[in-house]
Order: sequence, then C-alpha cells, then structure tokens
Amino acid sequence: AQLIRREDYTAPAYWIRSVDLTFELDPAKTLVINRMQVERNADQPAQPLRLHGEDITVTRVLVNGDSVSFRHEDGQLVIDTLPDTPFSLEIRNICAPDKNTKLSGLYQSGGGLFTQCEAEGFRRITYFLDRPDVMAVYTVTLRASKAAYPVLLSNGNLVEQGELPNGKHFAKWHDPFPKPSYLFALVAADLVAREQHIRTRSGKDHLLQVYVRRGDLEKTEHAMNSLIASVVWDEARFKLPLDLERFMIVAVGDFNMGAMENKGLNIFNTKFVLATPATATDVDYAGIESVVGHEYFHNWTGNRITCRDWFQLSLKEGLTVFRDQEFSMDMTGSATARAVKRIEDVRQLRQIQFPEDAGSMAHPVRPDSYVEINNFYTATVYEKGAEVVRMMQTLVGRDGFARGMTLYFERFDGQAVTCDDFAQSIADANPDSELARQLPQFKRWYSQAGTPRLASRGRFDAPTRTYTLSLEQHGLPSPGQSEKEPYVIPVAMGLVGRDGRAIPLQLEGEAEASGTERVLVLNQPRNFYTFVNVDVEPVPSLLRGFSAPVVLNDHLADADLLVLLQHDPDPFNRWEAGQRLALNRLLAAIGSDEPLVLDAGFTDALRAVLRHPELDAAFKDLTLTLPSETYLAEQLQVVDPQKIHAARESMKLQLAQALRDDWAWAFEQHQVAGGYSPDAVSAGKRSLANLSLSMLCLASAADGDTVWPGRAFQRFKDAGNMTDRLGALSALTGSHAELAAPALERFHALFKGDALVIDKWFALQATTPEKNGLVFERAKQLLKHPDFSLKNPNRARSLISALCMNNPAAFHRADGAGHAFWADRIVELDGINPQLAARMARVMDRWAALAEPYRTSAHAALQRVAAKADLSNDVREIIGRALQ
Ligand code: B3K
Ligand code: ZN
Repeated sequence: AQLIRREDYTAPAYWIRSVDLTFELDPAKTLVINRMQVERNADQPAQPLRLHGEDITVTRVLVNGDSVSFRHEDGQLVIDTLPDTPFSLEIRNICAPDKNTKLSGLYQSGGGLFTQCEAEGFRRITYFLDRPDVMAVYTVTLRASKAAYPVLLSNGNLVEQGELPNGKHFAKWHDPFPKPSYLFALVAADLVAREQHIRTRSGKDHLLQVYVRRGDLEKTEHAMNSLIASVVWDEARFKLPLDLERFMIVAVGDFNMGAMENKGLNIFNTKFVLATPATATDVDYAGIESVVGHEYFHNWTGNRITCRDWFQLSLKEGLTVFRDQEFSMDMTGSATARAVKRIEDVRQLRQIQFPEDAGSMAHPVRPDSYVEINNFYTATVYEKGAEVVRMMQTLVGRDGFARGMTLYFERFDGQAVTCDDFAQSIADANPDSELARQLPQFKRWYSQAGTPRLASRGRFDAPTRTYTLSLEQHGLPSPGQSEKEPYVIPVAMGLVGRDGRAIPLQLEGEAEASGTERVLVLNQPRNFYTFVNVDVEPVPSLLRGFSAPVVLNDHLADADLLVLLQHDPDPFNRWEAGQRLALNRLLAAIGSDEPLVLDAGFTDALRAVLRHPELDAAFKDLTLTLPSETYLAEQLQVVDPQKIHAARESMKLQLAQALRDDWAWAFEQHQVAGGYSPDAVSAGKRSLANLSLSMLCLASAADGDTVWPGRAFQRFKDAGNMTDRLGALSALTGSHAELAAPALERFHALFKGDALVIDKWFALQATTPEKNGLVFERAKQLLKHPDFSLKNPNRARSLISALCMNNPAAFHRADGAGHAFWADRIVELDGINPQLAARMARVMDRWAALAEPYRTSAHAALQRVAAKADLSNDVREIIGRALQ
C-alpha cells in the first residue's frame, strides 16, 4: 500500500482523446475490446505509457494495428516503445462480473450487469489512464444475449441497435462530451422504464427515463418528479440547462453508496429511487428528492467541470451537496420549512462530520494524502465542503455567488480543475467582497483539519449604552497538523432584548443603526465589536443559521437561552437554544453521580414550544428531540457510552411523563387526514405525532399502563403509510412493549420480499434503545436470519452499521462483546467488499476517547483486525490510522 500525496501531482504523460469500446457481455467472461486514440503530452518528458488495470486479463495489445510488446509493473501495463505522433492503441481483455463482489467495476446484481467506476473502477473493466484529468469522447457498443439482457445502456445518445446471430443483440451509444473514465457506465439487464418528455427553456426536447426491475414501475413516480424538479431548478437558479437529449436513471439493488452521476446514465441504489406511500417513509421521500437532485446537479458541477485529481474531490462534492441542500430548501416553499431543512443538515454535520474531524481520520476538506481514495468520500469532503461553499455564499451574497458560478463555467467548462480555481472564480466575480479581500486566509478552510472553536463574551456598559462582543477562535491539533492559523469566520448575528425585541444594530463609528441582523467577519485570533445605542443588556444570538462550521461557546446562562428559545427571530438559533438547555442538563448528569431530575423551568419551556400556536410541527419535533448520544459524546473528553445512554434515557422518560397530557394533545392534533403526500407540512405533522406516540408509550411503560401501547399497535396495523406504520412500530420497540414482538413479526410477514422494507425491519431492531443487553443479543441472532446477507450493502448496513454506528449503548458493552462482534464482521466483510468494510471500520475512529473498560476492549478489537494478514488497503488504512 502506497501513500499518494497531493504535492506529487504531475500531469499525465499521455492523453487519450477518444475511446471506442466493444463489450461481449457475459457474467463469467466478458470480453472488452478497447480502441483508444492516444497522444503524448508534449509538456511532459518522454516516457513509457503506463496504464492502470486491476483484476483483468489482457489478451492482446496493438499499436497502429501491429502487436507490440508490453510488460506488467506495479499492477500497471507498461508499453515502452511508442510513436511520437498520435497513435491508435487497441487492447483486448477479459473480466468476470460474476466474481466481482467488490461492486467496483463491472458486476452482477439481480441477474443484470452494472458498473461503478468512481473512483478507480474503470481499471477493473479495461486498461486505461484511469485518472480524472484524462478526458475522452466515448463510443460504446454492447453485445449480449437478448433474452437475458433486453436493455443495453451506456452514456450519451443511442446511435444504433439491432439483432445479432445466436439470440444476441447490440446497442451502440455515443457520448459527445469528453469525460473522465470515472463517469463511464453501462447497464445490461431486464428492466422497464418510466418515461417523460420535457421541454427546457431553450425549447429543446429531452427524454427522461427511470429504469427499474419489472414490477417496480409504480414505485418510480416520486423519483421522476424529483428529476423533473431538478432540471427546472438548476435552469432557474443557476441558468444551467440539461445538455443531453436523453437523461437516464437506473436503479440497482446492490450498490456501495447512494448513487452515481455517470454522464447521462445515473446509476442509483434502489433506496434512492423506489417509493410508494405504503413502503417508504417521509425521510425516504426526502432522501430520494435530494439524491436525485444531487446526481443531476453533478452534470454541471462534476461532469462538465471535473476534478484535476482526487484531492480536489470536494470541488465537485462539497459544491454539489451545497446545491442539493439549496434545492431541497427551495422545494419546501416556506421559510420555516427551509430552516427545518437547515437544522436537519446541521444535525447531520454534527453527528458525523464533527466526530470525524476529532478522530483518527481527521483530514482537511482538500486532503493532503491517501492510501485508498475510496476512504476519502467522507463527511468532511462532502458536508464540511458544502459548508465552505455556503460560507462563500454568505460572504458574497446570493447574487454574488450566482455571478461567481457563471464565471466559474466561463473559465473552466470542459476542464479538470482544482478547488483553488473554484474559490478564485467566486472571489473574482465579487472583487469588493470580504471573500476577495481575504481569499488566501479563507482558503485555510480547505487546508486545515479539525472543527474550529469559537468563544464569545459580551459586556454591556450601561453608562455608555454600549455592548461589546469579543469573538475568539482557535483550532485544535489534528493528525499531522499541530498548529492552526486563524480562519475567516462569517458570524451571522443579532441582539435580542429580554422582552424579545430585535435590537437595531449600530457598530461604533457607523452613522446610524441599520437592520437587526448582520454578518461579522472574524479573521483574527480575537476580534472586538462594539455596538452603540444599546439601552438594556441584550442576549447575543450568534452564528445564526449556523453560518460557519464551528463549535461555539457563547457562555450563555440558562436564562439567556430561555429568552432565545422563546424569541429568537432566527429559527435555527431558537432550536439551538432548546438543544443547549437539554445538553447542559445532560452533561451535568453525566459528569456527576446524582440522578438527573428535570426542573420545571425546562419542562415548562418545552411544553410552551409543543403547545405553541404558531410554530411548525416539524420545528416542534426537532426542538423536542433530545441531542443524540453521539453528539453528547462529542462534548466530552472521556466518553462513557453507558452513562450517556442512561442520562439521555432518563431525561426522555421524565419528559415523556412531565408532558404526558401535552403529548396526548399533540398526537391528536397532528393527525394528517386524506391521501398521503410527502410535502414538508404533512411530514412535519407525522413526525410530531410519531414522536408524541413514542413518548406516550414510554410513559406508559414506566407505570404499567397499556392503553398507549394498545393504541400504537392498532395504529401500526391500520396505518395508511409507511411513516406512520414504522412510527408506531418504533414506539412499541422503543418502549420495549410486549406488543413489539408480535408487531415485528407481522411487519416481516407483510413485507417479505420487499428488500428495502426488510432493511428497515433489521435496522429498527438494531437501533432499539439498549436495555439489559437484549438489543445486542437480538442483533447477533439476526445475523443468522435467512434474510440476512453481508453481500448486499444495504442489508449489511441495516444490521451492522445500524448497531455499531447508531446504537452506541448496545455496541460499547462492558464485556467487550460488541467490539468483538465488530472485529469479526470487518474481517469477514473485508474478504467480500473492502470498500464497505472500511466504511464500517470507521466506527472506531474515536475509540481512544472511550472510558474504561470500553477503551481496552476497543483497542483489542482493532488489533485483532490489524493482525489479519491479507487485509485490504481500504481497511488497513482505516485501522492503521486508528492505531497510530
Ligand atoms: N460521486 C459518487 C460517489 C462515488 C463514491 C466512490 N467510492 C456519488 C455522489 O457523490 O454523487
Ligand atoms: Zn456527489
């Protein structure tokens, strides 16, 4: 395993201008004929041509029609003697899709053949310069049995199709846009398509298709609607039109991640395509909309302009996540629903990216080195990368950002570029902005790892009627980076009076007050801001909308937080104040041996939110949901998962009991009548009703009352949609009700054969709040369930990741059995699918912060995995970093 460094980048020694691929498709033995037009890169010294190749067998190599000698070196195919002028290179090779359990390259799923090439899967199909800065025009001919593979797809436009002898047929595709090999795709399978013709603003007609297995067609309506909405949105918001006559989405049941943006032929995990009200939850519907959007938006941010090298991954991923977040927000149609989406995104960031930034895999948004690039498709590259783009938008404004995007496409369309190129475009289009003035310093967000800490102190001076705010930042050390330079941090803020009034803002030196909210741009280790004409001591509301990905300590007392919870005009900070009140109490309980006893001040405040006549149901749901165990762990130097769990469960129960009548009221008030619609308002009502039901079942369990579990069971049976059915089921499992077991059994019987729903069945059981170790025992039994398989990534995740990642108290056991279970699964899975195994191995990133005895057993488990001789590079890199 070799460490690849960003600073070692050199341009390729050869360019491949065009590729003509012919596939004789067969699961056991697929023949690939690869004809390339190649030329030397005149800017590089003359040298042999080294082509990537992995798990494939070459049968012949021709240069300008003549066979040439070649050799293998470091897993590459090397040709030493080549003409100086452009030449044609033909390579024939063989691959075996039915043996490909890694699901990278060409593989089999459900009887069909599919590809996944990002990041380095194309080399598992044929020999190539498999790097994103080599862009070629592809022509692809697929030949296969017509009965087994009636549908033959590749990128671009269909130019020819027809019959062949022996029951075979063929299809020829041409993609006019030069692209890197990671965007190549082919599909050969027995599929059907939902089709939709659309006309874009320029008057051009386009064909949209969503391909699924026979029988799944009625589950594609939402995906198609999401695709149409994506096309319309990108054209309206960024003036980026659909550039292909045909745009296809194909769903596949075995897939390593969510979806893939192959040019014109997106390949999706079925999870992000298939939905009916009876089988998919509101969260699934929202996920489909956002992933369909994400992949579609990649067509410009990723495909038209791609990455020069994989260190620049956030160039396309951070930007495209930002775009899909904006899309989802714009789709909600209301200001509060936008805020709810923002809260959800920030929760996700804190839940996954913050721990990543604090653990063994911490890396900058633009990493400096990697062993296995697949290990760097991380929350840092994606979600923190999106926050960096969002900060740019905050600094230049929405219109300024749109101008920057336009300039970016003017400069770089059709090229493979860097994060610097992007940031420079946004700055150059806004020369008078704070971003342009401070660009080199701002770019530390790309180069420094770790979540910056921001501390604020306010001082009110009554005689001078001034309020002085000090903002202080510092970065924590991360692997390979002990010192951090100050960042440019946009801090959106306002001052709130204790009566709830938003105070007009006037900084010292300004002629008059203007507005009640502004963005302070912190760029020193410490900056001071003095507001004048302030009559009474205000409560500062800082980092509104989470304007920067930092951990803020504002030193606010409970009384201040209560003011913000009641009055902050910024819904994000209003939610945050509620979370902070809960967090303070939980952390106090975890740090002491006293049992947690909830005070009336807190429960009354939450009751007021729950009963509030104007707040949205979705907002109430988020505010009344306690901070997760993972987020709590993030606040602690030494993490005791059992103590965290006990404290949080205790608070949940007390909240359930204290607000009992209010939960009952909320449950009744938030029933959604009529047919199912996944819109934000209905979804918000359902989530609040389901939370209420869970709380009511919890309270009932504590005092032996069976009315609410009975109602939950009834609702589970009668539910008209999956959101309510699963909500009721989880109210039963979450309260360890006796009715949980029969309900689970019934659920399984009802949905037997629907893989995505059975995934939910596994995941629900694996994430049930632990009680007496029984949840872990059940998860272990489920390993032996006939429906369980490690080979299907969704299924493996639904049990293993659900338990190890999303159920800390079931996983971190005093007897170490959870850690041993993890080690066994990683070793087992590594032999099948290293990429997936490496992803699951990440649950140990933060093992060193665990309290004893968890720390010792985690360490032992890591060492057991490390001791395995033939570990993949993927898993070895993760484990190696954890043990460093
Ligand atoms: N670009 C792909 C991710 C590929 C992951 C390879 N290990 C999906 C996406 O981000 O849209
Ligand atoms: Zn992406």
